[in-house]
Parts: sequence; structure tokens; C-alpha cells
Amino acid sequence: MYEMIQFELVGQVAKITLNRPQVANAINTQLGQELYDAFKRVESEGKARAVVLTGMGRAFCAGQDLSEQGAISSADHLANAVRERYNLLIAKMQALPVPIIAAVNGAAAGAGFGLALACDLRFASTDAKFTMAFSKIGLAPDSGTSYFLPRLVGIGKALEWAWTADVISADTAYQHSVVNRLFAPETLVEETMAFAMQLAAGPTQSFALTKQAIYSNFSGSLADALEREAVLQDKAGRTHDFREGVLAFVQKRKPDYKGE
Ligand code: T3D
Repeated sequence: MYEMIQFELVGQVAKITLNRPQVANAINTQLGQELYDAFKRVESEGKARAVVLTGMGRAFCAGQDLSEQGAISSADHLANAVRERYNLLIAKMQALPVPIIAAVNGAAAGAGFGLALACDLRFASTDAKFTMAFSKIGLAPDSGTSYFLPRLVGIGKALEWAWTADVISADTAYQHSVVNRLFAPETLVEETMAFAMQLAAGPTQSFALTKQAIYSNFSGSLADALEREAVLQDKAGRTHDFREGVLAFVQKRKPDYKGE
């Protein structure tokens, strides 16, 4: 069904692999459309209770395919290109009601860094590397990087990384909380899948409401945050998994979450 990505349902985890290793999984129009479709499918089918996003070969994702026909000729009209290719995708990822974990297996550059940042968690191989890349070719940050990066590393570091386009090692990214967990290259995907399986067996609606609360309340007033928490808690309280969680606690047994 897809040519530029692989989509696999492993138990209740959707494993999405960017599959253009010959160009470091750079994003051309087709890859962008397929990736968007894959996230849409996760939501509409409702079979996956967690997603893992990774790259085939040595790289995670090199960002915009700079050799794609029209990349320069359409340069006077980048706003629409960015809106159509990246904004829809990044917004879809953030709104997805299941956890998305990036297994960053290699270089994540430009919009590829953006893809990793738009995942809820980032697990990385010790030889992963990150670069804002945009300024190196005279562009400004896009694909949500100017939103997510300063929230993780602070404004000064985000500006430094964006202006210099330095290549940041996995270890440095880990020290700055860009990466949640580091693994040896040969165990990264296996460990990330194992973690995603754990999340997929959890109270999925509670996780979805948690994701909504954390992202929505990151900025804004305390009053708004408290009210939003009350509304989301009301939804959580109506789920099967809440009742099951409390019963299991009282009965001193492991809860059997259904994601309902
Ligand atoms: O146009 C718009 O819509 C605006 C939106 C822009 C969003 C953006 O993402 S702008 C930023 C674009 N990305 C970059 O500038 C990154 C360019 N690539 C690199 O800096 C490096 O390749 C990496 C750090 C990603 C990886 O380095 P390394 O040494 O591990 O691999 P490599 O040897 O450089 O790359 C492997 C191959 O992939 C190579 O091809 P070859 O020589 O073996 O035939 C290389 O040319 C190709 N490749 C890497 N990045 C891209 C690419 N081909 C097309 N587009 C790329 N972005």
C-alpha cells in the first residue's frame, strides 16, 4: 500500500519506518503524504494503541528532500508548501490520541528533527545525531521545531542550535532532555517496541487525555489549566479502564486494560 514508508501492526503497536535509505529518508511529496495517511489510519482504524516511528538504514530522516523536482523553483512560495507538507502532519501527530515514540536510529535533520520532536517521546541510538540544518541552507525553522525545541532545551540553546546548525550528538541531546532514553544501535528498535507494547497494554484513554492535558496546558494560565484538567478528568472517569484500575487496586491484582 505504501512505497516510501513501511507500516506494520505488531500486536497493538503501529511501527512506521521511513523507507528511503538511499537519501537518508529525506521527505519528498509522496513520503510526506504517506506518513500523514499512516497517522490518519492509526486514528481511524483504532487498532493501534501506540506508534513507533523510525528510519530505514543509517539515518532517521534528513528533512526536506533537497533534490526533489521543484524544491528550488517553488522557493518563492514556501508558505503553502510548509502548510501542506509539514503543518498538517505535525498537527496530526500532536493530536493523535495514542503515544508516539521516535526510535531515532541515525541523523535527524531539519524537518526530520521536527518529526522526532513531534513524537511524544524520543528513544535514540548512541550514534544518532540531530541538527536544525535550516540555517545552513538559508531557511528558518519549520515543522514545529521552533515550538518544540525551546520547550525542551530553553530559548538560548534552541537559538544556538538553530543559528549554528551544529550537529548535536545523541549524548548531548540526552543531557538536554531532547532524548528520553539511549540504547546501543542494535537494541534501539527492539527496546522501543517493547516499551511501546507496554504503553499499548495500558489505559489508552487515560494516556490520550494525559497527552491532551500536558500539551494544552504547557502554555496558558493556571486557571485555564485547572479547568481543562477538570474536563479531561471527567472523561477519564467515564472509562472502563478507570473502573478496572480501581477494582484491580482494591482486589490486589494486575489491571486488565482494554483501552476503552
Ligand atoms: O522546501 C521546503 O519545503 C522548505 C522546508 C524545509 C524543511 C527542511 O527540512 S530544510 C533542511 C533540509 N535538510 C538538510 O539540509 C539536511 C541535509 N543533509 C545533511 O546534513 C546530512 O546528509 C545528514 C546530517 C542528514 C546525514 O549525514 P550523513 O553523513 O550521515 O549522510 P550523507 O552521506 O550526508 O547522506 C546520505 C545520502 O543522503 C547522500 O546521498 P549520496 O551522496 O550517498 O548519493 C546525501 O546526498 C543524501 N541526502 C542527505 N540529506 C538529503 C539527501 N538527499 C536529499 N535531501 C536531503 N535533505
